[in-house]
Amino acid sequence: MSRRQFVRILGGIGAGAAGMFFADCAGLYGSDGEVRTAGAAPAAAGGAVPARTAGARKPNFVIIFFDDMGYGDLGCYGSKVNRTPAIDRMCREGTKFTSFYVTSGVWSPSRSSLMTGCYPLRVGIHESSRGCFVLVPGDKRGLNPKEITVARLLKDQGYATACIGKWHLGDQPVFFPTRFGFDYYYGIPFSNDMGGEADKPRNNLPPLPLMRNETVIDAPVDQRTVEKKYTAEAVKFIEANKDKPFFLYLPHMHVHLPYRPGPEFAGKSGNNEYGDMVEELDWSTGEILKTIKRLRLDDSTLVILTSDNGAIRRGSNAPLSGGKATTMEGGMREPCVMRWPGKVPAGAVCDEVCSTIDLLPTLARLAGTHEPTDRIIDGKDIKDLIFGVPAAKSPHTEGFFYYFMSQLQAVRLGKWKLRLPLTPEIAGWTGQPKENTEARLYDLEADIGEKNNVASEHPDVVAKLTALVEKARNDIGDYKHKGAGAREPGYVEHPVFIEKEK
Ligand SMILES: [Ca+2]
Repeated sequence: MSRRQFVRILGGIGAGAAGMFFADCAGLYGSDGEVRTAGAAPAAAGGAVPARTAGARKPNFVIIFFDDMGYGDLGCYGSKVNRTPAIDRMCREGTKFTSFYVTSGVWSPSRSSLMTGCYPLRVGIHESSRGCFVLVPGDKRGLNPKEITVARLLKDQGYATACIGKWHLGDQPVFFPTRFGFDYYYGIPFSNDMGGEADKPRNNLPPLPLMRNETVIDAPVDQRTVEKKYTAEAVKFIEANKDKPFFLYLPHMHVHLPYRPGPEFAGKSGNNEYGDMVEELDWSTGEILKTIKRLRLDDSTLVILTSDNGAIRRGSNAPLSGGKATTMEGGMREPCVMRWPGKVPAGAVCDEVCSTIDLLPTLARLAGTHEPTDRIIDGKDIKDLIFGVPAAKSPHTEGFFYYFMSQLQAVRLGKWKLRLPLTPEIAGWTGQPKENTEARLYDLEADIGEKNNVASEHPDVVAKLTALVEKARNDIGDYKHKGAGAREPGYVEHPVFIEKEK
């Protein structure tokens, strides 16, 4: 997000409200605050999932989650300008997914799905408490503490769990990762453009905080040092937990604005600061994989690498159209590589539709449990796709849905993508048409760039996908229509900024 865009978001908050946040900025780690949830409260985790199972060692899981990395930014996805030898090797040793989706073209909503296995609108993280499309520092809204995250499920199965990096599902204490099943947290809790830097203070925001568990340990953190710190923390966590199952969630700071490559990488890539950051991420990934190999954990560790949304500016989403903050393929279809030697086929490509919402049910089952049964989980078990079972098909037989904020804008089923007629269409800032008065049907197998509308040639397909949209509209919701199955986010009445204790 650019400064201008961020100022626009803060403008949405209102100067008075921002001032109020500052006025409230005392006693940061005192009370947990009040959490308010409306509607029927879901049951607690107990009873919704089975007790811990005994027996053979459970697999380790590592999720490497880039920020704003585009579909065309990695060598193994066709980049000719970024050097990514470690990730390319991971790709050769594992499976490359070419129709892997996040559920939103922007930060917080996308992350809510990875954690909960649900569409953002299902769990109320499709927008901030003031209608911004992403949570902002001091936001009243955060992930509802009653949601059961993949970390919580795995922790209940005996896993050591850590989140190292960008959380961005709420910055009030009740929303911290340590309250959602993570034993350990280390990182910047939101975007790296949401706080002042030493030489670039922000009038309306505190210095950018780096946290360990629930305490700010550095502010403003020198962003050029962050990826090196994240990588060291990740390696340390793997080493400390090599003898028991672990879940490492590593949501990186790169390649989000502002561009702050580490000193070892700055100016080295030949593709400006963006390429420098991609190379730093490749180095980091190589360090993680080397650690897993050195500790002889290759045959017990599934590593998943993907990105939270499409690229903007210097990044590439090629050959897709659109980018970050859109529901075009470039905003939501991401590079995704999975590696587990001996289990996940090496050098394979999977083009079946799957998503970050599928990781919770899939990892839960691989760990000997299953997703919660007392609430709707949108994700599906994709073990067969991951393990390369012959003729395995996408489990999303009722469609995969593309939302921007609260608005349902498109649906994909098999090779077909239907873009809905919407007046008005809530628009992102890159490549998104603001007027869309006709249904547009794309054959993504023949037309991955969404150039040729074939709706008039396939009225039966349009009708079929439109029916799926109606189901989602009634269940999850759409724009001003609240879905019957939508749950409430968490709220804190009197949020404060998180700052370093004096
Ligand atoms: Ca992002």
